[in-house]
Amino acid sequence: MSERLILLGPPGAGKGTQAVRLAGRLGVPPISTGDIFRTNVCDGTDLGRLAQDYMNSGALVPDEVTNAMVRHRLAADDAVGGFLLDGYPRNVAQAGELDDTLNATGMALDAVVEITADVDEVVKRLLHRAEIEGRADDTEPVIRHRMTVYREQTAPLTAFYQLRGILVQVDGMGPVDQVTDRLVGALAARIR
Ligand code: B4P
Repeated sequence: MSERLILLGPPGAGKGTQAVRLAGRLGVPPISTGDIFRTNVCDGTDLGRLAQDYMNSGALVPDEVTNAMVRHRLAADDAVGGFLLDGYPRNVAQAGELDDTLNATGMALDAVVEITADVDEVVKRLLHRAEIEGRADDTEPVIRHRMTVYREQTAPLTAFYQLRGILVQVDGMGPVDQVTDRLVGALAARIR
């Protein structure tokens, strides 16, 4: 099965949820830029202080900061045999930077999986998560802003990777287990 993967999808489509499950099945580390930022916010690091305001407003953290962080993470030993990137790249500039990083080490992406979901459903999921986890960026106005950022900056990556013939689209609606099965099936079919 493919081993160097990206998970794309709007906020709330299930990227973080599915990344952990899929990476476990594939035996590669899930690398979530959102989680790395949140850990840094929690630990009060310089990176966390820098990222916090952007995240709380639903904006993207500046590319130079995010790119350097991912470059560093991909250089770790556990990512040599493969990885599942969750939430990166999020715009065309980040995708170009990822290409440069992978080219420099002779690596290439195997597949880019886009999880699709209805806007109303993702807003519902995120508002539900807000009740449980109280994430500062899960209020309705910030969720709507994150959707706009996704539409304007991240959605163009679908065509970007489709042109390369490595895009796989998977329906993210329905129960979590069902979506996992669809993802595993879609990836298995790709390398058959
Ligand atoms: P992320 O952490 O990536 O947040 P997200 O897009 O909301 O997705 P997440 O993975 O958390 O949620 P999921 O859909 O799994 O980013 C947060 C912020 O970090 C960004 O706004 C930005 O500021 C910054 N950032 C991150 N990456 C960046 C980058 N590359 N460049 C710049 N800035 C960056 O799940 C949502 C909810 O739905 C969960 O509660 C889950 O339990 C539920 N759910 C999932 N699947 C479900 C299903 N099938 N049915 C019902 N509920 C489901």
